[in-house]
Amino acid sequence: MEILNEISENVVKGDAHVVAELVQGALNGGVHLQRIMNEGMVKGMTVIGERFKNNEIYLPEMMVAARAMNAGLDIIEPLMAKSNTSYVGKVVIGTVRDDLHDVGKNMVRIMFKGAGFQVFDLGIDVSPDEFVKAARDNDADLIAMSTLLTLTIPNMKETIKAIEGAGLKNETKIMVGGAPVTHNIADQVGADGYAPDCARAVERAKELLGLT
Ligand code: B12
Repeated sequence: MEILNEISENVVKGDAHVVAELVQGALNGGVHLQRIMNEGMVKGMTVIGERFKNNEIYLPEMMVAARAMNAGLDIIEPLMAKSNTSYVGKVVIGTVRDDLHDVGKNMVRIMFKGAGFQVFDLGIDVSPDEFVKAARDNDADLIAMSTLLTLTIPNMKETIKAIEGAGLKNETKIMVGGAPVTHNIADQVGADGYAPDCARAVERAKELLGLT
């Protein structure tokens, strides 16, 4: 679909303003938001990833592409928030310590909101103590951790240890995800669940919380 290609191309160009306009246009035209995210924005980000890997672009281009993508997600997010206030569960989400990637985490947040969860987003570079404090303060049912760097996978393990140490493991389920994370890694770090993308993140969370 032409508008989805245009969204993808403008994520690659890093034009946040145009991406926001196109996403709004696609929504007005009745395109489903899952398609806007996957066939528009994520497609553009995949091109950026490939170009970075091949040394065709550098950090600034990646950064502006992510900013453009987040501008598109900002348009989608309010549409996903449920109008009623009876939440199906509470989720604390964040990107682990030393990792600054937030696009995938933001998509997971949006999908959780859309499924009726109350979401507490701690942002990026979140320390184990911050996860523990937020989970305790908000009585979280689920802690969702994202990482995009192989180097920061051990920080997931460290966070899970801190959650266990704080005595929260029995009442809170833990999910991990992000491009380098697999089922095996999820098991190794001691998570309860893993999902490869934001749609399946919600499905898996519901299974873990006995909501299906
Ligand atoms: C954009 C980007 C950046 C931007 C991030 C800006 C931002 N606001 O996020 C900037 C420029 C800051 C950046 C910096 C770096 N980056 Co970078 N970056 C990327 C890039 C191109 C896209 C990431 C992205 O947004 N993907 C799109 C989203 C939608 O995908 P996703 O995050 O995987 O999320 C999906 C799933 O994984 C899942 N998911 C995500 N989180 C969670 C959580 C849970 C609980 C669940 C269940 C599911 C889930 O759902 C999402 C949607 O379905 C990737 C390349 C790539 N192909 O991924 C490299 C990449 C991740 N970066 C990489 C690197 C090396 C770096 C740097 C170290 C570069 C450097 N030399 O400085 C720094 C690290 C900075 C830091 N400390 O974090 C490498 C990582 C290699 C590795 N395996 O360790 C990659 C893979 C590029 C590459 N091919 O080399 N980067």
